[in-house]
Amino acid sequence: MHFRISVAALASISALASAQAPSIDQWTRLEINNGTAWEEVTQIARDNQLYNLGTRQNSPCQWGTMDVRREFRDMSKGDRKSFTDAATCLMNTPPQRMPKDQAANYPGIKSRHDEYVATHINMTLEIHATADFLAWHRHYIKHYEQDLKDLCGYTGTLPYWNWAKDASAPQDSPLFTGDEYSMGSNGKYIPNRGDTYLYTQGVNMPPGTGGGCVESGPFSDVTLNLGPLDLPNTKNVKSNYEYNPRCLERDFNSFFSERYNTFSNVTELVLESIYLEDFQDRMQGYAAGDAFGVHGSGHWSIGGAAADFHSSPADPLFFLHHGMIDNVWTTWQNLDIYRRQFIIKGTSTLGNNPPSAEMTLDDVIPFGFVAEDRIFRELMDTFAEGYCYRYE
Ligand SMILES: *[C@@H]1O[C@H](CO)[C@@H](O)[C@H](O)[C@H]1NC(C)=O
Ligand SMILES: *[C@@H]1O[C@H](CO)[C@@H](O)[C@H](O)[C@H]1NC(C)=O
Ligand SMILES: *[C@@H]1O[C@H](CO)[C@@H](O)[C@H](O)[C@H]1NC(C)=O
Ligand SMILES: [Cu+2]
Repeated sequence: MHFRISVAALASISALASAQAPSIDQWTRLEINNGTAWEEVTQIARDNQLYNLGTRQNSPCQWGTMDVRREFRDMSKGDRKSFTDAATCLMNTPPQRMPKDQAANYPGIKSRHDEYVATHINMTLEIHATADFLAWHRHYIKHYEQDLKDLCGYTGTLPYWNWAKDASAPQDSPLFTGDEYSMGSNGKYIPNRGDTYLYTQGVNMPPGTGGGCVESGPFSDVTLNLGPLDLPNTKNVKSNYEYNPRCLERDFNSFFSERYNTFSNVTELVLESIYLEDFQDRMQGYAAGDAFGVHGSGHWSIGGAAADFHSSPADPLFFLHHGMIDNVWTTWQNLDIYRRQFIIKGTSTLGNNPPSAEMTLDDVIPFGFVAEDRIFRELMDTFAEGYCYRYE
């Protein structure tokens, strides 16, 4: 396997401009299933990133000093606690961008964190199954990371959660032990629940391993203020910004993760999707044979607040899941960066319903109460336009 990495690295140095993404045939079924292939694929993408950055003249973004986002379990205890402290701090920080005279229109916005949730609620039908799904969420989590620094004194980077490592039993993940260095526990177990039919996906979902409030560790005593809007078996709010104070619920469920978030699922997604259309459809689900994709299934395998289509960012774990999604996109882009850096496809409405125009890289993309509008093109390159980060 080391042999293959160095061959790939050499190839990327000598002939990157004509580079093709690696073929899945380079790995055995066992290597694809046990994560070895994923490790090597992300390493090839990183080698290409390093080379690509080296071709840029006078880039303010440098390899040695850029932000490096790490998997939560790979961080030190101290760094993990600093992150969850900062995420909690954002829930106790007043709104920053909502005009004070509009507060009455947004009764559920009590904190800076709620502004993220409200904006996602507001834009749900314009940022999923659209051309800018990946780019919008990239900027959204980037701004969250920036806010942790600016408003809560965080000095680290946004962690991500590689759910493939936990696909057989997310409830047993080291991320969710419930100790003070974790991302908080599962929800309290609620027994005797039946299956739930999910109409959109046409799937019968068995109950998960939690269902109630996060019991211990970070986020066990936070209050969520907005949503849920579309969760099954729950009393949903009737309007977007209704004030609905409640605990953070989770319900880890391997029914989803073992089917859609495994190493083979993410590795096949990245290596078998040559065209962007395939990549983004397959990632989000609803494509033939895969109703969830790694993205949708990540949400459902957490359950509770994170499974609510509109208000899912209410659970800070959303930002780690979307860190992984951005890692997957960044990896896919960098396996063939000269073809994939600036490629987009789709319209600005969910599944093009109602029909809308094809988006272009010159389109303005709004971020509501989260951040200033951006031009689509500015969200495509992780080393430019204010971005300077990579995943490890
Ligand atoms: C995965 O399988 C390969 C091939 O048998 C083996 O060399 C490697 O050590 C395994 N890796 C892990 C993480 O189990
Ligand atoms: C995801 O991976 C699992 C186990 O590796 C496999 O059984 C399943 O068919 C895969 N799902 C998809 C949609 O490819
Ligand atoms: C919701 O969208 C409208 C129209 O784009 C915008 O004016 C408003 O500020 C948004 N609200 C939030 C909370 O993002
Ligand atoms: Cu989203």
